[in-house]
Amino acid sequence: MPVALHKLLLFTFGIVYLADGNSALLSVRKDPRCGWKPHETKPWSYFNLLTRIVGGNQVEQGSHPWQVSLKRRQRHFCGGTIVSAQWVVTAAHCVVDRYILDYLNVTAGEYDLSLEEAEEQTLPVESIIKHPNFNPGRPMNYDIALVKLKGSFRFGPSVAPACLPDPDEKFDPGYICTTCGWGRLRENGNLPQVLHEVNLPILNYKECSKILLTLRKPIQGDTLMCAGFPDGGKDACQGDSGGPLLCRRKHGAWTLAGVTSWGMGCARGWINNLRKNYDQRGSPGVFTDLRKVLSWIHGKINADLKMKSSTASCSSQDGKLHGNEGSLHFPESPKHFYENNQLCVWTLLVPKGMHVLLNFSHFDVEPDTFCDYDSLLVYSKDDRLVGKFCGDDPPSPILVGYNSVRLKFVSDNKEYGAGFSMTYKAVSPDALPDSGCGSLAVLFKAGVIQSMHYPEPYSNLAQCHWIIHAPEDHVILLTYQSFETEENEDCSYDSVTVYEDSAKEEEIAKSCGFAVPPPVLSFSNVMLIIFKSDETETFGGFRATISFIHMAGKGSNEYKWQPAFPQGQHRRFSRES
Ligand code: 4AZ
Repeated sequence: MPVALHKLLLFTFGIVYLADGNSALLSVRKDPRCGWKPHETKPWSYFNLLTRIVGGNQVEQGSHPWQVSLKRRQRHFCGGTIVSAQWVVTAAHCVVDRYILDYLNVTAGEYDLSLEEAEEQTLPVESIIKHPNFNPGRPMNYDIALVKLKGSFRFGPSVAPACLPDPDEKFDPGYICTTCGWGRLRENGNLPQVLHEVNLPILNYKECSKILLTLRKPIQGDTLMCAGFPDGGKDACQGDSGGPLLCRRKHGAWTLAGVTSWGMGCARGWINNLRKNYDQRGSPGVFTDLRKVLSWIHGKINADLKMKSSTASCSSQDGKLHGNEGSLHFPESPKHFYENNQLCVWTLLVPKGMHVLLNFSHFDVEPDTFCDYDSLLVYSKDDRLVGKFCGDDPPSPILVGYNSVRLKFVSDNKEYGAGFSMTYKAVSPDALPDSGCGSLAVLFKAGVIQSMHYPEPYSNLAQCHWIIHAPEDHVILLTYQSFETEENEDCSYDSVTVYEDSAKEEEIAKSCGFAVPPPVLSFSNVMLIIFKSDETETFGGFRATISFIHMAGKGSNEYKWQPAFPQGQHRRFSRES
């Protein structure tokens, strides 16, 4: 697929969207007060190493003013780190429960969980942003989330933010950093009342990935970092998750280098892992490497600052847009952010008989696999849904084979984005039959489709998509007129694939090679056709006609399907004589 590896092309209910975890790097205003403990003015020294979670020690009150306790009602369950008066960084796995906002409280200035300290402040939560690439299966990539508080913490001697790393700031392997929390004091051991900390050296990435491989958790270009001693003895443990791994930068400020994520047991050594039963093996502490998610954090916190100045809102009323071309920006400026609980509708109307081409230049709508939270929905003829979009990347252009398109934008009561900008223009209905190659073509009429440049050789790395909608009570017949594509046993190089539905769930036929494939018939009035080519060898491609066949009610025996093609690659259609 001609997109970077971290981008995922998804089709969902007639949807094409690209999900991309990285937002633009914007700088959150730097807080010069970050990273300082109340009585600490000296720069980092080896003396700090003598202080000795599991194998650590109880801290002095106020010595980690950035540490918070995430509480389910009154009970501590995870740690977190203050990075600004309104924002706390924690682990995504701590906040996966969709109903967590109903009970989550965040306490800062906490030291002894059984007492109420003088500076202790507990706030409810306004919203939680989990990293969209978070994968809960170990090795648990992108285990990071931002918690926005309802209200702000008042900073003082026992409540203060940690620094975020600078974009070019690196803590090298061997550097001794500190993790802290109210987690167990040994594996399956007791939970302490007071905050503990332990110093751990950062491991190099190769070493980290080798150790995790002994646990059958391969990592590759991931967001993980490891810290610990090969013989074990010191570690974070259950209940420390979400809390910080802090490294002291050159000039002394404590900087959030990682977020506590997981480990195999607690404080177990790992040097003889391969000689041990799987259950007995150990691992270093595994943390989410802040450097890898820094741009996402800055993007989200900045987005929030910008949103405060946003005036964008809309009702469900239809904003009608007429003419041969135009543009639509929602909200009005890409510097603003849409609000929660929006329902907006626009109808784009081009002159009768013309088709509409939509081109998105900017797109930022809360990502979700099924776009279930916020989304832009595109409807056309007979109010048929032709696409549902969300994510961080603009959808590819969409050519709608009708003269009107209705756009509906919905947002839920959580998270938000910068919306979208698009242009639309009227295009002639004799749009080229290869229109599916420069855009997603959504067609409502019978006609012809073909690969790009047909009958000249098609391009390498082609991705052409046509979604065909027939009127109700009709099925769609795809009849190839000519066919010339790279031959391969399982058609994994170049191919034309026909799907039953626009979600790509049911494949009806996949063809490649030089023989004209048999016609393909849809089950319903929708058909998705995808032509793709790999990076080598190109041929003349294909040309096919699309026709609609009326199904004369249920039980009709006007048409019959033959059984599936022996290799399961083609379903033939024949007319009973
Ligand atoms: C946890 O479940 C957890 N030994 C955190 C860290 C480690 C293990 C478990 C690392 O919160």
